[in-house]
Parts: sequence; C-alpha cells; structure tokens
Amino acid sequence: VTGAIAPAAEVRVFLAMGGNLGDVLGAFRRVLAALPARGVRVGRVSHAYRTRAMVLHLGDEPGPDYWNAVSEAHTALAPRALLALCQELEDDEGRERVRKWADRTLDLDILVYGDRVTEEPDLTLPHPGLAKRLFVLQPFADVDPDFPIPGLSQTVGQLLARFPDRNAGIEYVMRGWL
Ligand code: PH2
Ligand code: MG
Ligand code: MG
Repeated sequence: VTGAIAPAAEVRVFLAMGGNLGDVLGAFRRVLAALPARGVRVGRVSHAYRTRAMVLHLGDEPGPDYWNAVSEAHTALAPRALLALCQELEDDEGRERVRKWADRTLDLDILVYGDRVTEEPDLTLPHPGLAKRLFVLQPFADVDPDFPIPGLSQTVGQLLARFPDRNAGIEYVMRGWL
C-alpha cells in the first residue's frame, strides 16, 4: 500500500548467555522472560552447561565455574540496538565491568546476526570466539547443529566434531532448566 511503512524484517540471531557469579540460571531465565517485550522473540533454547572458567592468560587462577547456554531468537532490532539491549540486560543483573574476562553475573553476547559478517571495535559478527569455545558450540548445537556459520564454511556441528575432546571443560549438563 502506497505510503504504508513496511515493518523491518526480522532477522534470525543466536545469543550466548554466560555467567559465574550469583544466581546465574535465574539471570538466564529473567533475560529470556524480558526479551519479548524488548523486540526479541525467543526461539529454541539449549540445555544449560556447567563449565570450567576459561582464563585469559595461561596460568591464571580460574574463577568459579560458569553456566553457559545459547538461545535462538528473531528480531527486527539492528545489530547495534541488539548489542545495547544485551548490555542493558547485563547491567540489570548487576554486571560489573572491572576488567576483561572478569568473573560476572551475566554475559549476553550476540553470536550470530543473520548472515552479517563484520569486524568493528566492539562488535564482531559472528562472535570471534565462537569456533574455539566448546561452551558455546555445544549449546549452539543443541539449538541448530546444521546451522552454517556465516563467513565460515562449516556448520556448528562440523566445528564441534573437530574438537578432540568433546567434553573438555564441561562438568555437567542441566536439561529442562527453563
Ligand atoms: N566467558 C568468558 C571467560 N571465560 N569461561 C566459561 N567457561 N564460560 C564463559 O562464558 C566464559 C569463560 C568471557 O566472556
Ligand atoms: Mg563473552
Ligand atoms: Mg560479552
């Protein structure tokens, strides 16, 4: 219809949730409950994984174990708007930004935004750590193992299968946690 404003098309995104301080699964649940009213329709959600903290420098004392999970979602928010929303939800959970990789109540990262491939100072898509981290790939594979990662010529399942030890750092799988 002439003059009508077309609604922005929704894009399929994948979000990673992590945290190792406080009631992390509670934080995950609150985030998933808050997203729909903020323009993000939540789709499939992975199991929750208890994982050993990955440290920044070899030899660093690891902090408490993390919980990690991945969620599929659909949104018409632009990448920057989605990133700002993620940071706002982290702040709502009392996230303190003390230093890189500090222990945290909630980390909410954009893993994938549609087929977008971009490298900007604070927003690299797909997430640069994705292919290297079992605590991301394993829950991602729960949600969609056949998803081809934009910019890489491999699916989530193929990346996962390349890991020599498919349980490395994964202590426990919590099913039906939502
Ligand atoms: N996130 C980090 C640093 N280390 N370790 C685990 N197991 N899980 C995480 O999500 C994680 C981490 C910084 O984002
Ligand atoms: Mg992170
Ligand atoms: Mg983050």
